[in-house]
Amino acid sequence: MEEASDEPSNLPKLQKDEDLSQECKDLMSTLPMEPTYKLYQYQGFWYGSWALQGILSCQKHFEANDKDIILVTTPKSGTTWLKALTFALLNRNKHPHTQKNHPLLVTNPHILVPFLEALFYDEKYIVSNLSQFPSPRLLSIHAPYVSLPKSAKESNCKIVYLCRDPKDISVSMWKFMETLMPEIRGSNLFDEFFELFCRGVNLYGPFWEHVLEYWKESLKRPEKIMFLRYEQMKLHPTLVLKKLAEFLGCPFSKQELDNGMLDDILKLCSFDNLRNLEANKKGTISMFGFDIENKSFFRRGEIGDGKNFLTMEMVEKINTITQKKFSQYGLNFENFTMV
Ligand code: PAP
Repeated sequence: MEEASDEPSNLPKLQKDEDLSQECKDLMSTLPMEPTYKLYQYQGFWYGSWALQGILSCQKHFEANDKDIILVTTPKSGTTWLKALTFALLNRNKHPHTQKNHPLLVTNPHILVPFLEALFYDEKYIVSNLSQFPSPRLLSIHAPYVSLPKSAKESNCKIVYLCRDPKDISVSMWKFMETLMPEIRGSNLFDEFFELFCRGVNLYGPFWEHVLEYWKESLKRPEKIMFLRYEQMKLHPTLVLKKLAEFLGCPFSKQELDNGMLDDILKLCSFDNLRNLEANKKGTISMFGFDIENKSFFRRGEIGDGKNFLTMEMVEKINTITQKKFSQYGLNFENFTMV
């Protein structure tokens, strides 16, 4: 008789191994693997097989150009919001916020600003489509710096990096996984997931190393990499959007500021506005062969929600790790200056 297992019966739903290239399968067979979520460690970071295939293909085929803008985020740090803001910002003349059918009112931000690794997951798609993207191409990726395609590091393309308090990320990630795998809801599997997260074993983890790589690079090349925290965006949205516009070479003019353009973009991209749109309440988006509900990208949208879910011990544990890894670099998520 088979032993009873706590493992949800459909965890394999997150695996699509039959679609993987032979190259990816061969590599996977040589990599360290975490068995619960079947994550593979590549260049020091952990991936599902589908993300690994996307990253490998991206490293092989993606050619960044100097005009590209790449949004890089740790998963669940506000990617959807950053995509919406940047899209609205860059397209503010082509698509004024007053436009009735503004793309952001009718389309999920992940469609407007696709993930490179999801595009490159299907090599056929990318070969025919990426060259047709309007310039500047606005793209995104969750990859750690070490695994970025060479051209993204070496060209003059701009990188906007976003991260968030890992307490909130761990909970946001788990809640997102619950939407993909309803069976894990109410299970006792979160404790194990949290332990793995703290050990750095989660999608695109370790979180702390991911952040540090980009932090250090942003200090070396501030004209290339803008480093942002979700908490900064929530607390100082006006300042962040202004800085973002300057960084991307499209600063707000005095007239635009006087006309309230900046506030209008913030309103258009606000959590409440985006979450309540039909385009985000209904429907699914297809990524890596999975159908993900649009609404699953909009949950609470708050600073500090992790504390409502984590035990005191968990909060202490993750704070201690963050302090240990970040303090020498002057990095934290509670007490920062907005430059
Ligand atoms: P992804 O990495 O899968 O693309 P991402 O968008 O980074 O997901 O993270 C989703 C988080 O951003 C959710 O956080 P929560 O689980 O703590 O609630 C989501 O609610 C939040 N979010 C989405 N849109 C916005 C927005 N417009 N403003 C603020 N937060 C947002």
